[in-house]
Amino acid sequence: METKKEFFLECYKLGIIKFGKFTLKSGIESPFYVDLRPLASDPKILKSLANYLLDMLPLDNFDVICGVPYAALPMATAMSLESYIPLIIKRKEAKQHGTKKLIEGIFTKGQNCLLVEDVITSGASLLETIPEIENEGITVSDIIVVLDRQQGGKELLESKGYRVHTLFTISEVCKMLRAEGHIDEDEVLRINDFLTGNKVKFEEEKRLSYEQKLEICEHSVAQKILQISLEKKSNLIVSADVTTTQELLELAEKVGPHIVALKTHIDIILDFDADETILKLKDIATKHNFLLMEDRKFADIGNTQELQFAYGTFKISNWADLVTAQVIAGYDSLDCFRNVGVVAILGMSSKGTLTDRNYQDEATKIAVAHPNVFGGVSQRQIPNELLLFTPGININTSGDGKGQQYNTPEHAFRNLKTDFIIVGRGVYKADDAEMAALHYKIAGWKAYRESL
Ligand code: 5BU
Repeated sequence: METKKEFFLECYKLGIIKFGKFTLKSGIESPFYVDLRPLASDPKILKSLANYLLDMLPLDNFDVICGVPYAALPMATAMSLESYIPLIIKRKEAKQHGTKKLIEGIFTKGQNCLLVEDVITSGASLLETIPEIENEGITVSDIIVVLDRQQGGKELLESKGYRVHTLFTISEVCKMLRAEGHIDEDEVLRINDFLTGNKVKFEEEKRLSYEQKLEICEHSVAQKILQISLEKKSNLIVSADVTTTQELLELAEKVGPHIVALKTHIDIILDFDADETILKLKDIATKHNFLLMEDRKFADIGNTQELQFAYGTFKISNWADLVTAQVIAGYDSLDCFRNVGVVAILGMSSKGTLTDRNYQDEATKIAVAHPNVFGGVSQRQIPNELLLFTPGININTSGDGKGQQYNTPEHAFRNLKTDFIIVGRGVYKADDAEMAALHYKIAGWKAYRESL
């Protein structure tokens, strides 16, 4: 007999597992899809499978064997043929006429049944099937499963007193496929993420409301932006990527009532002047109660960043309430950002960004640990103690032809559990920037409420 791994790889050739993006019955998106039905079409494999399953536990206990319809029916049949344990058949629905029986075949009350299932996910379908067998007076002590998707089903059934024996787990399968080069590291990571994510969801993890975030986010800028958010019923940050002082001030005046912060790239202003540009911008910010977020994306050693932050033409430290910074230079490089809140760049929105999972995980550790950091920019969910800022939001388009990738506010709140959406061209390029800001404000607030 070949090894279990060799056997699995033979099965895999039949196309039983596919990797990509699949929507499950529950509506959840899964990075893999399993269908074991093709196994029944290869008699040699089906026979081997039956023997692998039968070898997993002592058989003297069982009087009958039953497969959960339909995928496990041929498996149970093959196991019956190999072991001489008699087969009973469970119907999917009771017959409309005649006996109305749910279990067919020869059995007597008090017999013990070995139940066979192809794939176990949440355990819900087994929990429906088992009582239907038990109602006939048959006991079910053991369930034998070909593949465990590791989404809580085994634990659930075991908590109800059933013994669950699984031939393969999805983690084990991934390891084998990775070793053979059938899937890449990214896919393995995605699957691991999915498996842990799903378990978390299983325990009903909810996003935190702004009120709850106020309780746990201690940074003064986090407190301020959350309070503004609640006062204005807005989570919108407009990115003012315009190139003259006049355009900047006009835009700030128009969108001011609807935003929590105005995001600037101050170095693109052609006619920057500390008094004309900044003093006036600060006045508008005070009048409409929003913060100034300079998207400087600092990315140097601490000493240089300190100079860039406090000196030069823009003297950012004089006026910005919050700044963005890379964490690429390490923890200490962030020490210089005093009297300001730092939003750390953990992952970017553009196509082909190098901020892969490993980078993001390491960057997130720094962001969580550093007292100057209160938020992160990411296209993924980040820990609750940080506020999440999501750029790349546009309702009307999916990209800009220059690598930017857009999502909707609904996606950002539902899937990423974001706290703030950042919209640039969706607002300042609109015919009526004020109306566009109002529109994004309403859409963002609705999406936030729905994500609670
Ligand atoms: P847009 O016009 O909505 O595409 O502008 C997005 C703004 O957010 C723009 O100023 C970018 O510099 C900024 N941005 C981003 O788009 N993606 C990122 O990952 C980060 C910042 Br970090």
